Amino acid sequence: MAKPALILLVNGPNLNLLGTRKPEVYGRTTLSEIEADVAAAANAEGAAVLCFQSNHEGAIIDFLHDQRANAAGAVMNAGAYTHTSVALRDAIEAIEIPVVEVHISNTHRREEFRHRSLIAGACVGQVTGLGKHGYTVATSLLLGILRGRAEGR
Ligand code: CA2
Repeated sequence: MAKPALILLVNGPNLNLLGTRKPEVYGRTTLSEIEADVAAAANAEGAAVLCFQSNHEGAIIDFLHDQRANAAGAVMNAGAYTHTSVALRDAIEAIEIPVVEVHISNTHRREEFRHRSLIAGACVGQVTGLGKHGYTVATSLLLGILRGRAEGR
């Protein structure tokens, strides 16, 4: 039997605090619960998930480099690095696997500095403002894109 496709779930700075602070913005669901939801959604479609969270820009970039040969794609909430990190954008371009950008809050309804994503141009798409559901939506989208590519669509 073929090995299931591996997708990466990457979360950036402060997202380890999900469910413990600022529930009015980020909800009450913890990161572990989100990771379990994504794993269940991916497993149901025959894919496996490797989860990673870091508060350090370089650690996220190293993780992407290390996993690029193993993974078919990634779902990523880069947190505040979304708005600041050219290095992360370059890493997403460099790994040449499709990455779907996710945000829990609707970044366009928030402060001006959150309206611009430096990584968006390197990602295949963006899901923003759907709360925790954005992660499973992004996972399904990514798996659909991967299936389409495998079938030459
Ligand atoms: O809405 C999102 O998912 C964000 O990526 C979250 C980032 C923010 O900088 C982006 O503009 C939008 C911040 C994550 C902070 O996470 C916390 C979780 C719990 C308590 C405090 C912060």
